[in-house]
Amino acid sequence: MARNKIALIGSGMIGGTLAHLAGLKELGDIVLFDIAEGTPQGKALDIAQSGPVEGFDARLSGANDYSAIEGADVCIVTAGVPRKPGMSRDDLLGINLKVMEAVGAGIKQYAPNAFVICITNPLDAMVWALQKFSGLPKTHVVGMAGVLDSARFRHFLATEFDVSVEDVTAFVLGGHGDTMVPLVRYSTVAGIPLPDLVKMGWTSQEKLDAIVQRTRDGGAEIVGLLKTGSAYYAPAASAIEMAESFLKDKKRVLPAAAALTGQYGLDDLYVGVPVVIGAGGVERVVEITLDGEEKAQFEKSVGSVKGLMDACRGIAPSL
Ligand code: TXD
Repeated sequence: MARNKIALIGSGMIGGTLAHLAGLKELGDIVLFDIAEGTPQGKALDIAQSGPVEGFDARLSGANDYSAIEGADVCIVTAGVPRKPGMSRDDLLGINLKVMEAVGAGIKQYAPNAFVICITNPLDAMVWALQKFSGLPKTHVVGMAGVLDSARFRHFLATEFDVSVEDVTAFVLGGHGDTMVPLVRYSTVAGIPLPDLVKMGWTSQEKLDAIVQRTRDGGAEIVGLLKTGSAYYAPAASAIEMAESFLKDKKRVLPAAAALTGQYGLDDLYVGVPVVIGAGGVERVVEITLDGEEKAQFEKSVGSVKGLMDACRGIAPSL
């Protein structure tokens, strides 16, 4: 059986980390693409040279021409400009929308059968635009944010409870932004929901509220510390988990920015919801029942995603 082909569109901090992880996990051969000359080639060579030490077999190459992504099974898109301190995700919108137009055209021409995972911010609007620019089926264009936001939530919870991260599950819904909705009721330690853990005295409601807020601000906290860019280790690991679920038909249930076609009473919109990812791409959108407060928060988050979509339409009327 031939190896899978993974195309990484954007070879910056996340792109390079994606290539490294895809190599270590032997997910397939890897093509790094970027407009910056030398960057994808240099990273490909460097990571390929780690192969003999780590013991993985993967062909790695770098390119500045879209023809190199031809026939890719998975495309992971990080092309664009990252956030600088003080800059909101929305400030990025104008620049990155133009990038999505070029990336969409490249994927349409050379990898129309790929499963596409978009990471570029502002995420929910960029993945929506990328699906339209590329013309690929909605089942095959998805955005990565929920796995990362949930991972941040899980990390903070595991630290608070002093238990393994493996036993903490968490659910984050909504857009990838300050309005994201960490669902406390559906987040657990070994199946015990967080509200029960508060009753059991494992933590206080105040501490839990602070963790929820820290999760919402998770990206900004790292931007503030790094000063020269945004997070990349955890974002890359999160996208790889999604790619692996597709390539191995694992049918993982993961939160992702998915195209809604009537679910949650919404249409023609990408927003973070639980989905099943398998060989058919997004095989199912899981529609959970939200209580009053959760619904209000989700609607607020959807409202901010819609605002970004309107801003995109203002720039690119074809959307
Ligand atoms: O949860 C999430 N979705 C995110 C999103 C978490 C963290 C960061 N998130 C966003 O990912 C971030 O706001 C950025 O929009 C992307 C990529 O972040 P990264 O840290 O990898 O940014 P870099 O290092 O600046 O890399 C971007 C690369 C860089 O090498 C540019 O030369 C390249 O993108 N670039 C392009 N490549 C191809 N085609 C075009 N047009 C292009 N323009 C820039």
